[in-house]
Amino acid sequence: MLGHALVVVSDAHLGVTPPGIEEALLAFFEAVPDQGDCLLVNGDLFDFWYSYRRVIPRRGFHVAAALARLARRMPVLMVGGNHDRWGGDFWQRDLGVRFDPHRLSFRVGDRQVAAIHGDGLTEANRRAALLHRIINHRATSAVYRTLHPEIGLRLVELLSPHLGDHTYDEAKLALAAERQRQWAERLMAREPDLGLVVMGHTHQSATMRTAGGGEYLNPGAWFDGYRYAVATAAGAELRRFSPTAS
Ligand SMILES: [Mn+2]
Repeated sequence: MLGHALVVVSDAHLGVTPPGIEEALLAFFEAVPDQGDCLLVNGDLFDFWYSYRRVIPRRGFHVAAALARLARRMPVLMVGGNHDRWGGDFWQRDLGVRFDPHRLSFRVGDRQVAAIHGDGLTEANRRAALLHRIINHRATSAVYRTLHPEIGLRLVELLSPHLGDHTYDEAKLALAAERQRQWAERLMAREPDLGLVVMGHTHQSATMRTAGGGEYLNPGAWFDGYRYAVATAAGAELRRFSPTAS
């Protein structure tokens, strides 16, 4: 068991969001021990992250250092998103952060928790599904690794605006959130010992209790008003961080 109060944050997309988003996140990481006793970063912390064998992307330095500091005080877990799945062994070996590119399973209080970012599960269009397959293919990562990091990271900066799942269409966003909630419900039906399924990716904050007593949680996107959530035995609570008040 990790603890009793799981703090969840997701989808900060650092690197393409304004610098204030990262500054607020650093302040939030300092405040996490007042909010709970374990932290889950549920994917797309960075708009792009790639763990090279000998090079650390400079843009992520401050956030990585803050997570390493926090991981000495409490369990810190991280799930890869479609933007930062290539974590390798960096998070675990160098920072003491438990990382999985796809899914983590753990216990908080008396509940079994599954943490999954949520890309590639319910994408409505074929282009997004195809992109998901290409980006996650082992060959893509192997070829990318051979590029010099200055070139590789610049290439992603240039391509990223064209690869993203950026939509501002309210109806599409609501549909994506609904599809994800239904997917989580099916997962809980398949794995009845699950008490909580935490997801991200849609950037739509939501909590829901199932008939079977399980709970689904999406904290929403950090970049969208510093959203996060705290999950305890009493249930998950959606919150927003005030950097100035801390
Ligand atoms: Mn995502």
